[in-house]
Amino acid sequence: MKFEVGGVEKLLRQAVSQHGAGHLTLIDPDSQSPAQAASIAVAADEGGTDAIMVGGSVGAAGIPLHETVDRIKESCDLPVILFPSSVAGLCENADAVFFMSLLNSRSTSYLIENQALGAPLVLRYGLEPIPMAYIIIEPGGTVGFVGDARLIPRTKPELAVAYALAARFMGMRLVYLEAGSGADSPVPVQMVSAVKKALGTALLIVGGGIRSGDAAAKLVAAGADLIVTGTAVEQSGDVATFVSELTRSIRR
Ligand code: 1GP
Repeated sequence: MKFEVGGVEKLLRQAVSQHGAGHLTLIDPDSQSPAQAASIAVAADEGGTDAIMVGGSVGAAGIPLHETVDRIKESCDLPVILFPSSVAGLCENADAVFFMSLLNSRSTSYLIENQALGAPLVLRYGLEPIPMAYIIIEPGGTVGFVGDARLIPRTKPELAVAYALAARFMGMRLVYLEAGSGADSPVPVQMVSAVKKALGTALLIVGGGIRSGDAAAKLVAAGADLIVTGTAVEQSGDVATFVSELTRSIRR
């Protein structure tokens, strides 16, 4: 089943309005086989996740990406949202794409060039583009390096607010604060709270280094609308139980 264009953002907004917050499971096609990725998606669905994101900074392209998306779509009814690091991260079998600009990158590649090269493909593939600002906070991890980001210092929430406000004024409907996959600790709650106050109707996504329901609940209490977990899901022995505990701790 492919979601109609516009349906995925609507579903995310419904999850937030009905339950106070939503959860996204990130699957990196470079981390496991397509069959294992599908098992993770099925278990995450059982645990109550709202959507599957597929992407990664290195190796999330070509056959591994296409087969991963195919197998996930065959196995569960959750929307699949691409989380591309470049035009190579697009794939026609997904439902939607976080059509994002890495606002604190020094490189025009990540600000607009990949987006321009990818836009005709998004249209041709019938993907739902969800306009999103991507802002990388220290430590930033692999994506900070690959994306040539001028990392926002953890102690400077006002800088994150300035970027988020710019995103809002440019009409982006989602803002993603990213600490980097596998970060020692997530984006600071003070920063989440300051950014949320600046956002208006834009949804705030927070990811990177979130490993427990407790950590996720603190970020939601500070203002996060959507929580992303990748590494912790991949490493949990029992994905359905882990996701279920996490989703229960962030929902009201
Ligand atoms: C990375 O924010 C995501 O883009 C997820 O990070 O792998 O640390 O959950 P983790």
